[in-house]
Amino acid sequence: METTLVLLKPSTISRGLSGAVLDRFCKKGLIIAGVKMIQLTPEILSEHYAHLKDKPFFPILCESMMRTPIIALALRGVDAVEVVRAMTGVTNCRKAQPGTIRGDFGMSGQENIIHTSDSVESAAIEINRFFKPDEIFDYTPVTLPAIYGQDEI
Ligand code: FUP
Repeated sequence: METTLVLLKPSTISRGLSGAVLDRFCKKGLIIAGVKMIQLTPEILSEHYAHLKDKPFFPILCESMMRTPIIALALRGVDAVEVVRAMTGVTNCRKAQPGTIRGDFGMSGQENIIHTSDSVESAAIEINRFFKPDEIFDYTPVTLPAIYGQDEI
């Protein structure tokens, strides 16, 4: 199984959408391996959004990401990175497919509800960035045989 990182952004928390977004992941069959509320800082954002540091929107992106604490989730499942990414939708909520989280909950490119890891490699780095090892739990929910066939796990 893979574990991937999701951040519920400040706008999601402010709009009272945290429960609705988490509900989608739980109903899909993803296992919560970690959950944590964090106040982001310029330092962690410079690391997390290093690929965007030279973009003109970087300062307002950081300001938006620090407006309230965020909720970090580590979600586990077979092919969890790909599954969660598909559930997220494309970056701009106005272009995201209906049925995706961004497509259903947002109208903005910046205030786009959640961050989700884009590869298995970045998921490992990002989980390590936001969680300590003892904050990630390895357990088997009793529902597992109802979520996967025997030969899938
Ligand atoms: P994504 O992987 O879909 O979260 O997108 P990126 O890593 O490319 O972008 C990270 C964040 O930068 C987005 F979630 C929102 C913000 N952004 C903008 O505000 N404007 C842009 O044109 C592109 C990204």
